[in-house]
Amino acid sequence: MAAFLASKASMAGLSAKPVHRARVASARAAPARPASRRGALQVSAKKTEGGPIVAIAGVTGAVGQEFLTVLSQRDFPYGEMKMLSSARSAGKKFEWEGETYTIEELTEESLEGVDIALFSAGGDISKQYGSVCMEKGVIMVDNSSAFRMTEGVPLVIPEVNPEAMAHVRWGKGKGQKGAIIANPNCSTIIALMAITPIHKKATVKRMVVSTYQAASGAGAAAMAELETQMREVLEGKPPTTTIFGRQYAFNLFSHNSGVDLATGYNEEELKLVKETAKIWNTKDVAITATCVRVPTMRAHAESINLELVDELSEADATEILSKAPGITVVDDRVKNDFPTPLGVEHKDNVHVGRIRQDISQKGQRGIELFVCGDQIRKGAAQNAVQIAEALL
Ligand code: 2RA
Repeated sequence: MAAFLASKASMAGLSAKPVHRARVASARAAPARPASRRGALQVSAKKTEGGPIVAIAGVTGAVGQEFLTVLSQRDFPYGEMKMLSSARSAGKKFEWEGETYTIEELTEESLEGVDIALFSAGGDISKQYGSVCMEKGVIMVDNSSAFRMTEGVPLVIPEVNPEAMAHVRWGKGKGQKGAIIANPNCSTIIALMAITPIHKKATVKRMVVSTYQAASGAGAAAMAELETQMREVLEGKPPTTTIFGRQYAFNLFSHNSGVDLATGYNEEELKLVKETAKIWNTKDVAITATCVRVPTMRAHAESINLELVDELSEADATEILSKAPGITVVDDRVKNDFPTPLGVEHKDNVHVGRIRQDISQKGQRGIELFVCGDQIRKGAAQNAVQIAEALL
């Protein structure tokens, strides 16, 4: 069993340690969760009598594993935890928070009695189980793209638009209804974490985003293949090209999602455009994007150019960002030290730097940013867990 997680973790480029570690309550650092979110439960830690029954669908994947790490680290209060996966992994056992869990196959029955289900098992599985969750009174927090643009489904970044999910709360014994809340795409989350504070102050009129996306966005197998290819190429062997069908090590290429033949935009770029409009609840922002896969492991980088309605100096932009929740400003011109993918790995905050006035725009109506965020963490698992926290 330990072998299962160890091999899975190494495949995902993750340390199995955070998931396995036995934690001593008194030695724990203060949880990242603010007091207000502890709300009705009034507890300080994990397994909590009367807490919500939580299920993780897709627990063996890179994001599934990160759910467990983040739930542990944020002291998420839960009554019971169910580990769900495909039939292939059902029956496997592993340790989490001092208990041995047996992975169950995700079926309709497995969701019986569940209060909150964190899904990261792919869009088709989410589509299959969305209505099941609704019928069974489960609040599904879905990491796939299945329901992101569905009308009535909140698409939420808790620091950006928590109001979108204000009507959905976990209420055991109070007639809890099933609901779906969608986690935005990783590139959207990371971009909007940085842009929203500026948008609130000076209103973004147009944005141009260029992404540098890590292997993790394509899953644990892509991370493993990048590692394999690095070795193979250095050893002069032909690289294994199972995932992307091409050399990824020492290379980069246009994002691997489908390309719309009429416009030339790929799906990843269109997600950024459509999701931003939904999250900001506006049709007034012009957005264009170019999404690229680069050979980094688990953090995305994005270059963002903003055209603003109101003037904003780079000093004010820096000041706003340094006070924004979930943001760390990394911007040292003297040392040429700015955000890097490695610098945000396993970190909660999105790093923002290269904050500067766009010299091609008149007045102070243009701002340039360079942003990095851990794709598996804030780009996926952490954002979903923050949504779950807001349900309590
Ligand atoms: C990526 N869209 O390709 C994915 C992550 N959600 O990086």
